Amino acid sequence: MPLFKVDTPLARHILTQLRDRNTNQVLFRKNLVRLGRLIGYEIANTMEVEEVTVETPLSTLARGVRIVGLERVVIVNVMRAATPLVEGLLKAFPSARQGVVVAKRKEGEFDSPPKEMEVDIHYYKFPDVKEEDNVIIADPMVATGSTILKVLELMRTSKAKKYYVASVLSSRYGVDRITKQYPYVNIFTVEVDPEINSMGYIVPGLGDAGDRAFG
Ligand code: HSX
Ligand code: HSX
Repeated sequence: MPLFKVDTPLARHILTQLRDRNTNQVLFRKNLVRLGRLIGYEIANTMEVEEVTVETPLSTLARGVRIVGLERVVIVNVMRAATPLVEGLLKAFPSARQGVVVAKRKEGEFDSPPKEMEVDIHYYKFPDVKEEDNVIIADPMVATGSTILKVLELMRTSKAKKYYVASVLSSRYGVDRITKQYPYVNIFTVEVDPEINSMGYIVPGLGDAGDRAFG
């Protein structure tokens, strides 16, 4: 299951507002937070569960489940656009440890849609990732996939149980490129757009998520 589309009506409703050029900065940021929460819940819903029994206040036993690994999450914030998304993910995984990567694509206009873009990493720091951890790399946009591939490369020595990408909008090309190199990475995204333009932007897309969220 490398690609998982979070295409519930509510997630699509929020994405539509994000795409709308008339959506202002405050609503844009709030919507990224809301989607972070929804994507987080979808990720949690795919995690392994075990049956447990608890005692209720009525001194009666009740059977239920526990999601294994809910407490073992590491969220990687790909600055800066991912920050509101991470805020939402933390609602689903309140005890997550966090890593950060400050990454910047070398922007420019190319003759044709770029197949990859150079990505400068200005800083990164990850917590100690253990075998039982679930790593969620958060970046609202996956265009050429270059940024996520770079982050996965930075994390190559880590041996987590599972790796996820939490994104809002991805391109078909970017998803294929990541899953080809890292078939075990599960990409959660609300929508997959068909095109990348000659500047490496997803089309129809939503513009530059970092600029729209932060100005
Ligand atoms: C934007 O470009 C996003 O926030 C991502 O960090 C990046 C995605 O592009 P790509 O590396 O997938 O082409 O700044
Ligand atoms: C700048 O670009 C700084 O390193 C920021 O952290 C980064 C922001 O990229 P984006 O997420 O706004 O695209 O060089």
